[in-house]
Amino acid sequence: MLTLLASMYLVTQALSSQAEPIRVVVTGAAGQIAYSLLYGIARGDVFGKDQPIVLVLLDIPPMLPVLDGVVMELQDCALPLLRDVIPTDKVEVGFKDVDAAILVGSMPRKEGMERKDLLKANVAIFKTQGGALEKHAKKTVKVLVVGNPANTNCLIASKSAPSIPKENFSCLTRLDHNRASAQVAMRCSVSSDKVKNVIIWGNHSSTQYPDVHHAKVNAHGGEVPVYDAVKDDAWLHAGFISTVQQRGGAVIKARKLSSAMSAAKAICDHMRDIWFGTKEGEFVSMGVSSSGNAYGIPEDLIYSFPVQIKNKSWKIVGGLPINDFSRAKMAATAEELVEERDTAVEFLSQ
Ligand code: NAX
Repeated sequence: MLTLLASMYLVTQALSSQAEPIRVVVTGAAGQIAYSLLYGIARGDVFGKDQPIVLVLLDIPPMLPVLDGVVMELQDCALPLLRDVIPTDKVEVGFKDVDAAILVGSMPRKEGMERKDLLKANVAIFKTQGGALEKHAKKTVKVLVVGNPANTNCLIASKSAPSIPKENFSCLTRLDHNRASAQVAMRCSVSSDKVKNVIIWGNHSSTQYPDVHHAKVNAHGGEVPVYDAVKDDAWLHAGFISTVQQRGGAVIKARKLSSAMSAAKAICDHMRDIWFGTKEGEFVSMGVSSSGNAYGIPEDLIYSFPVQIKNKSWKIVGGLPINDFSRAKMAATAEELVEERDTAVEFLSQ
């Protein structure tokens, strides 16, 4: 009897000490990345195994019937952390009181569409969503932009939400980062966790610069610079870089669909690092606001840098020596972003 009472007490204690649910919105929730992503979030891969979640699924009106199917599947997963799932096509519902916003949905490039028209359509989407974040989200919300052009969309969302600190906005270059780590790991015949501190500089586009000058491989019981472990500078300066830059296109060519499983995994990695911090002595790549004070990159861009995260705040890793080869590539991708920003900002003011 006493044992029964004691265990009932423990259960009551456990229930009462359980955290309040956090509210997480995913946009483009009827799409293919979201289909791989939502399960990971709902089972606790991102915000922790003890953190209950209310998932808000935002998409456009024609996709509401599809969202209903996604809701049913999430329910059928019978996940204990998932307290509620709310499908919607309204930004004021989607962004209400959210703690985290993962903006996956964007306007895809259609056949014959000019780059400028694509940018214009996306500025309209991210201006609206930024405005809704400003109005309805918690001021502490962490916003991760995935939908392309991710860096510039992130900048537009941030500019449209001036009362939310711009440090709360970031864009996804973690997939490129993971691709770079995996390429080096395969080359050295080690598992990918044995490779650390690769860097993706700049834009999430084919001008991005995957850089391994500061990366290390843990092999034979010690850490060695990637250049010493790979022993093939020609590959590191050419084939490696273009493989990472072109990987998205290669996946589309093979699968007839763009990366989804790996994109979802990268989103989980990115948001989990924001929530819980990066490992001691390690850094990750993330598109974040450039203040103009790091590595000569102009201000007012969302540029991918190496960052370390503690207490939900990121810091750009400073002081890494940059050689001429790297500097030229970092500048080229910054130039593309400046051009993209200037066009987008013109549309923003229209
Ligand atoms: P899908 O076309 O499968 O899904 C996109 C979804 O977004 C659709 O359901 C669509 O209805 C919805 N959507 C469109 N406009 C919306 C709006 N205004 N509000 C809410 N939802 C809206 O694309 P998917 O493969 O899931 O890719 C989504 C985005 O991720 C694309 O822009 C893609 O280019 C981008 N990617 C970015 C990556 C990165 O590393 N930053 C890598 C993966 C991916 O390519």
